[in-house]
Amino acid sequence: MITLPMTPTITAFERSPDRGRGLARDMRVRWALEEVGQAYEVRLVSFGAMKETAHRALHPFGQIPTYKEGDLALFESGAIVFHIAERHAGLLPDDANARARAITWMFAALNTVEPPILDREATVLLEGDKTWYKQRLPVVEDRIRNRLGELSSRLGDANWLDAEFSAGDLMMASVLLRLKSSDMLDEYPNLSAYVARGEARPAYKRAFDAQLAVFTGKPPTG
Ligand code: GTB
Repeated sequence: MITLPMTPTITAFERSPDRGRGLARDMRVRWALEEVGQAYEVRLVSFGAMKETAHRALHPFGQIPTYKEGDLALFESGAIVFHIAERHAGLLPDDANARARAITWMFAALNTVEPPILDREATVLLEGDKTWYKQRLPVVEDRIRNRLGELSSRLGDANWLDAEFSAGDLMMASVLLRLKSSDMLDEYPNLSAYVARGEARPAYKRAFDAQLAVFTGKPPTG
């Protein structure tokens, strides 16, 4: 394992709109850091501060999460998790082909599975009062079902997407967790079980408790 000379600092919402449900994207970065056993610090940012010049120097789009490690500043949760996975053992296999497949699953999570899920969130949050809402929602949800059905077929009765747990699974489970507030995941029992396996990992639990503690103001119990 390569130990980082400096403790990285990530950013997270000062007050997450999800009220500590672990849906904001700092959660996947925390989870990756916990999986590899890398200590980290968290700087909490308000919605206002996110749009200021100082934060935009770290994140051009004025969002969280960011990642700072010495001179290195990163944004985009996928890039951050990939960086962590590359610098430490535990999230990417040593075998070159297996490693390439794990990275492929990271991209699949972010580029193929997450977009229709985001589309549904935006539809529910922003278009509920529109005349077309009742027609649009099932269309958007069917797009998600297509992806879930395909993913479910590929996963079959395996524990993880490609033999061992990897950054690909971390990213895919993080993306699927966004569906928890709907009952769509329940339609695919192997995907529900897959997500539950991710949530049961000690590293996930530590990360979840840490982000929840920001909301409750109480230190993590674990
Ligand atoms: N592609 C970027 C990445 O993967 O890092 C997207 C980053 C992003 O969307 N960040 C969001 C943000 O900073 C927080 S995670 N938003 C503030 C802004 O854009 O002004 C998205 C998010 C927010 C809230 C919930 N929630 O309440 O459930 C879930 C997810």
